[in-house]
Amino acid sequence: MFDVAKVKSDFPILSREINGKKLSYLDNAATSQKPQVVIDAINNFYKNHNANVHRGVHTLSEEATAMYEEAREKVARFINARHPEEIIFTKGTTEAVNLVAYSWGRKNIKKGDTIAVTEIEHHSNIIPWQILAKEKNANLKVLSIDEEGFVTGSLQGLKPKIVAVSHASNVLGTIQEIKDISREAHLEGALVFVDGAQAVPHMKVDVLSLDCDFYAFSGHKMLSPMGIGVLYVKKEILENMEPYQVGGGMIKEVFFDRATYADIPGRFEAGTPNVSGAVGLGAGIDYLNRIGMENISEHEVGLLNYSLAKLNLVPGLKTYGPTDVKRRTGLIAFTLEGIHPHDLASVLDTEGVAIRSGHHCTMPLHNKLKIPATARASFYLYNTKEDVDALLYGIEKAERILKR
Ligand code: C6P
Repeated sequence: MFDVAKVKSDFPILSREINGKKLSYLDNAATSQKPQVVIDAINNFYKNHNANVHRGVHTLSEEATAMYEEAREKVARFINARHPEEIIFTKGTTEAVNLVAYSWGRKNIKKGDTIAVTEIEHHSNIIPWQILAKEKNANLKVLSIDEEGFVTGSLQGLKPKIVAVSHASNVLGTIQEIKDISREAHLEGALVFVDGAQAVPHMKVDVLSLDCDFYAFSGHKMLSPMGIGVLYVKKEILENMEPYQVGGGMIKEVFFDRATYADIPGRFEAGTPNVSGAVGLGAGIDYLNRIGMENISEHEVGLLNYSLAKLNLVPGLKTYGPTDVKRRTGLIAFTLEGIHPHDLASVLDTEGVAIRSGHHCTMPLHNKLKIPATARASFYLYNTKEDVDALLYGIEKAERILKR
């Protein structure tokens, strides 16, 4: 295990006071905080190495290119991809889904085909597929989930072209059995797209062993800058995909009547990329590796056990998600009878506790749960039992003020 107090001291923002109270940052599923080493890496890039990549032959451009490509290699190793060329830098998970739906989807989805999503998906892993299905006159099949969020809908006989599923839910924390889904999907002749936005920051992810075809995640949820994300695609699939956006940096030859495109991954990175973001992501990955992903998961399971035990004692409070803490990530969505989640979040803010409230970009899931909104506390490696105690104190305060 690691020293949480030491970890916390690596994050300058965590020593801030909010409304005169110590900050308890429990909104990590929305975005994580950044350690000094990540802030320093971005600073160092702009201070000492800033230049455009893959363009110049001058020293700075070569340094920037080397740093950008080194970040790609770090990402590949981190998720156990076979080749760095299988890693495309995007703005984030949302852009990665759009890229696949646009580029792979427009070429491979035909009239009458089936695209499968699940009831638990984030809007980012629904709408690009919905639009694609509409454009192509294809069917969008929604696979059902059980009350803990596990996918129960079978793919047998469905013969979808692609199955889009989240690895971990941003509301219930449910970790899907992606290996099983991949096996079932491949038997049906489908490819598998995994939205890993809420998984990669919290657990060891191995794309080879999951055997998924596409895997997407966002840097900002894993200690790294906003505006940088990753799309992993199996090389043999990526090589046959058309570009998503076109322009500079992604071509081989251009004439006025035609153009030929660069090899992967450059073909999918049109224009000047987010080099400092990639460098920052590399530094974030180094930090996570130093702590150890298994240690992070274990720490979050400890916080989950501690908080679920306490939250479940609060009268009128209902928590959601799997009962087995080993099958969920470190977040808890809950409702409190008689208090709207937004009101609860506002009272918590007066105590320095940051949580998220609302539908968390999962309206279909909330409709299924028959609730308009939830409050959500989400943990990360720097959170402590004291943060959970502050949350509980804030909940009591909200009940005192709002239920009078
Ligand atoms: N969920 C949350 O508070 P972007 O915004 O592209 O980095 O990530 C989108 C996204 C996709 N899939 C899942 C499972 C997600 O949780 C998110 C982002 C944030 O839950 C913001 S809505």
